[in-house]
Amino acid sequence: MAPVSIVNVTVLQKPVSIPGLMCPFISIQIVATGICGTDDHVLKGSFPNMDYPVIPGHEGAGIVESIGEGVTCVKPVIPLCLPQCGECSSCLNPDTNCCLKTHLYESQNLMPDKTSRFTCKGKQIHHFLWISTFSEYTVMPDSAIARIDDDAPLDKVCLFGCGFSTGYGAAINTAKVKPGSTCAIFGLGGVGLSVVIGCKAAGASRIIGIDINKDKFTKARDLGATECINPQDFKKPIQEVLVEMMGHGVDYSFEVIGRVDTMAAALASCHLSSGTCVMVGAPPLGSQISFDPMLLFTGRTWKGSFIGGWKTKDSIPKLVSGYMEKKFNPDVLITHTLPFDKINEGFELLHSGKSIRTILLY
Ligand code: COD
Ligand code: ZN
Ligand code: ZN
Repeated sequence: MAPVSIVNVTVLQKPVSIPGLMCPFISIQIVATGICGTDDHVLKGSFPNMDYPVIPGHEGAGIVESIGEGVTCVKPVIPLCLPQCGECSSCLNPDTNCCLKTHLYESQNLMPDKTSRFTCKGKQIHHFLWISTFSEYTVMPDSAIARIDDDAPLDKVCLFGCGFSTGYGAAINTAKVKPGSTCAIFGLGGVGLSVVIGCKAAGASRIIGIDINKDKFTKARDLGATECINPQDFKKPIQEVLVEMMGHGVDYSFEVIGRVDTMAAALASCHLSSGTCVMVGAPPLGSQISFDPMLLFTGRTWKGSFIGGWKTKDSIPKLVSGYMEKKFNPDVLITHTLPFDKINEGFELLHSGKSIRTILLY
C-alpha cells in the first residue's frame, strides 16, 4: 500500500449556491480525527465506486469555520459520516437511521450538489462520506453536522463520530442486548471493543471476545469481556467451539471485522432459534456470501447495523453529553495521539495491531 501523502489541499470554503437545492454547506475546521479501520479499507481500495484521489477520515471533531445562508449551527461540532436530513421517509421512521438523502444513494465522493471543494495543484480531489476529516479545513452539508457540548474535549469526543457510537449502538440499539444474556464479538478493534462496552452496559452475563491478535484480550477483559479466544488456537471452526462452549450458541453475535467468512461464522455461532447476529463490518468490494439457509429457517435473526443504528444528528450530541456526565468512557480506546503529519505512523500502528485508536491532532 502506498503511504498516505500529506499535501496542501485548497478548500473552497464559500458555500456554493445551486438554484433549487435546499442543502446549505458548512466549512469546518477539524481539530482532531481518529483513524478507523474503514479509512484503511479506503487506502486498500476495498469500497465500491470510490473515486481517487480522495481525502478519507470520518471520525473527527471540529469547530464551525463559516456558515452558509439559512444555517444556524455553531461550534463545536462532530461531522456525521451518516447524515440525518430529518425529512425523508427513513428519517421520519423511528426504526431506521439510514437517511435517504445521503451518500448511500448517490456519490459519496462529491458533495450533494455534485461539486468537489478540494483541489491540489489545480487537480480535483474527492470527498469521502461527505466529510473528509483528514483535512484541516473541510466542507460538508448541514445534515452531516452535529452540534455538541461547548466544553467537550474534541481530542476525545471525535470517537463519537464513528468508532464508539457504531459499536456501542450495535449492542444497545440494533441487537437490544438483554440483561443476563450471552454475547460473542468477532474482532476486538476500536469498534468491536465498543460493542463489548455496550454489551456490558446492557447487563450481559457472558461476553466472549474473539480475535486472531491476542494482544487485544487484556483491554477487552478490562472493558467487560468474560472470556477471550483466538480461533487459531482451535482445530475446529470457531462457530463449533462457541456452540459447544455455550450449549446452544450465544444469544447475540456481532461481526466487527468486515470479512465474509467471519460473518458466516458469527451467524452460525448464535442460538439456532432465538439467536441474533449483527453485521457491523462492511463486506469487501464485490464479495458474495454463502451460508446454509437452515441457519435462518430455524429462527435466527440476521441484522445489519450502520453507525450503531443511531439517528445521528439527534443522538450523537446526547452521547457526547452522556460522556460529559461520565456515563461511559471511550477514552480507554485511545492508545496513541499524534500530530497530523505523523498520519502514516498512525496507519502503521493500526496495521501492526499495536493501536486501538490513534487520534491525529491538527
Ligand atoms: N478473525 C478474528 N479477528 C480478526 C480476523 C479474523 N479472521 N481478522 C482480523 N481480526 C481482528 C483484528 O486483529 C483487529 O483486532 C479487528 O479484527 C479489526 O479491528 P480494526 O482496528 O482493524 O478495525 P475497527 O474496529 O476500527 O473497524 C472495524 C470495522 C469492521 C467497523 C471496519 O473495518 C468496517 O468494516 N467498517 C465498515 C462498516 C462501516 O461503515 N462502519 C461505520 C463507519 S466505520
Ligand atoms: Zn433523511
Ligand atoms: Zn469508522
